Amino acid sequence: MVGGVNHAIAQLADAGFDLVHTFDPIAAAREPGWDHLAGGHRLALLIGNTRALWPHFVAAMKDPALAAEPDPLDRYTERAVDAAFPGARVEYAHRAYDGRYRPFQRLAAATGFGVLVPSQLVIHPIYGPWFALRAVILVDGGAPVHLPIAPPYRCTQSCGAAFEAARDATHWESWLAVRDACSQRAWRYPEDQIRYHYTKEWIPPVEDADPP
Ligand code: B12
Repeated sequence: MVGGVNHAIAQLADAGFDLVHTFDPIAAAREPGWDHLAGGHRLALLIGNTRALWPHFVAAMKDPALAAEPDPLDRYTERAVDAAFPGARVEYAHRAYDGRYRPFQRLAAATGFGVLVPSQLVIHPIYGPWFALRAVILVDGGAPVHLPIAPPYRCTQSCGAAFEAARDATHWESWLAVRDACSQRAWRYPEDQIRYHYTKEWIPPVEDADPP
């Protein structure tokens, strides 16, 4: 079974979902909004991505049917998870359940993936704020242990001011400024990925010209 899970994780990584954080769903059920995880599996995977997703998604968008979807990235995510973990119990960050989103950020903080800071973003010790949380998948296996982590040592919490400034702003660039307020920028998304995530505007990339 472990081999099966590892193979499925590798398949997800091949689709651009390069972050996998294991956690104990029964322990996580103590968090508000996650109590329904109690009493079942002992192992769950929090799936996410860094900028590694972007080239895979750009390639997938050559499919006109996907490009015509109202939320292509959400559909791409669901197809990749279904293909890697057929029949598994899955919850998605982009879906509302009984009218409410699952509080993925609180789950990420409680299970030691990252720390929630005043900008209302989770900061990962390596990727900073430059990742996305996509899904929780329940699988067979034993419970891992992670403790919540401390804020990264360079964190000044000054992003709170950028967050307050963005709340009443109408330009998406104000929300980008919230993320850019974090000093951990090494994994910043490329500009076209940023534009897509903040505006949902899809600008097909210019193909390389054929060599002469
Ligand atoms: C709805 C939503 C939004 C709404 C916010 C509505 C609101 N007031 O909560 C809007 C459309 C404005 C939004 C904007 C953005 N979002 Co958003 N959003 C979500 C979503 C789908 C649900 C949040 C939610 O309701 N959770 C349920 C409640 C019950 O949880 P909660 O813990 O009580 O509340 C949390 C959030 O609501 C947030 N929050 C609380 N108050 C406020 C107020 C404002 C104005 C905002 C923006 C957020 C916010 O912080 C809380 C602590 O965790 C999550 C995915 C998920 N399922 O978690 C992504 C999510 C939180 N968003 C994310 C991101 C990246 C963004 C953006 C930066 C742009 C983007 N889409 O790329 C912007 C700007 C946010 C920022 N702080 O800079 C990421 C955060 C990743 C991270 N590093 O933490 C998530 C996890 C999605 C993902 N795929 O990874 N978002």
